[in-house]
Amino acid sequence: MKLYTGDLSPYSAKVRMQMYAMGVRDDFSFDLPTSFFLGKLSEFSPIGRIPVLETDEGIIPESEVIAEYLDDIYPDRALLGKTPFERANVRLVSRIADIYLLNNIFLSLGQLDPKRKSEGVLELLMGQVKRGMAALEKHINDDGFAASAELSRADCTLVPALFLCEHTVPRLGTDNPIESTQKVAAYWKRIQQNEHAAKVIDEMMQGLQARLDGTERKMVEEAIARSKAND
Ligand SMILES: N[C@@H](CCC(=O)N[C@@H](CS)C(=O)NCC(=O)O)C(=O)O
Repeated sequence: MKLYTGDLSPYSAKVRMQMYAMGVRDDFSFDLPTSFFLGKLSEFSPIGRIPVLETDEGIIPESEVIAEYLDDIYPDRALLGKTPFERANVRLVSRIADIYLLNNIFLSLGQLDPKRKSEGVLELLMGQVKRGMAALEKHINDDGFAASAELSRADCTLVPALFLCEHTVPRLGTDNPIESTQKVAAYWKRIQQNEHAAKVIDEMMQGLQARLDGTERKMVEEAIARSKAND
């Protein structure tokens, strides 16, 4: 099976971390097609976003759906927690990270462009991020992993979300919201010691570096030139 994924993409990082933690990485190849940079991924996957998992039966977009599929095909390694209440907590923390943190931070990235910047939009989105962070502070575990006794899908969503919070929110002129928390801040420090979290953080850092130093742009331009030459 093939995962369409990008280093810096937090939704892709979430799925990669799950694969690493389940010990199934070698069952998948990773790829990022040029069509993604050309805005043509929707010809392959109608939603047009990564990650996408390509299976023998067809494609699966949406990180949360891929995450559930992985748990379904490797039931003995599933990362959803053991009891019904633990599983509810894992789903809840993953949802807070996805809907209230990642989604709003992602929408706010357009505000990095001074030509598109609107104070009203930025205030709305950052307000939602702070509200999501305050809710996370109440729901996250006091120690250990985010929502269960062992590493779960909650950690796989939260690690990329907190990375994005730390590295992009301050660039939008708002303080890193992790700094106004206690339990989340302690978790963030703790989870970076975990080998699977450390691996995706390292990959995301490389992706961020490549975006900031122009390496990513150069790579994309070369890939586009190659694809035009092959047409
Ligand atoms: N809800 C989707 C979000 C995926 C998403 O927004 N991916 C970004 C990269 S992290 C993307 O492909 N953006 C391209 C675009 O918006 O055209 C998921 O959970 O997979």
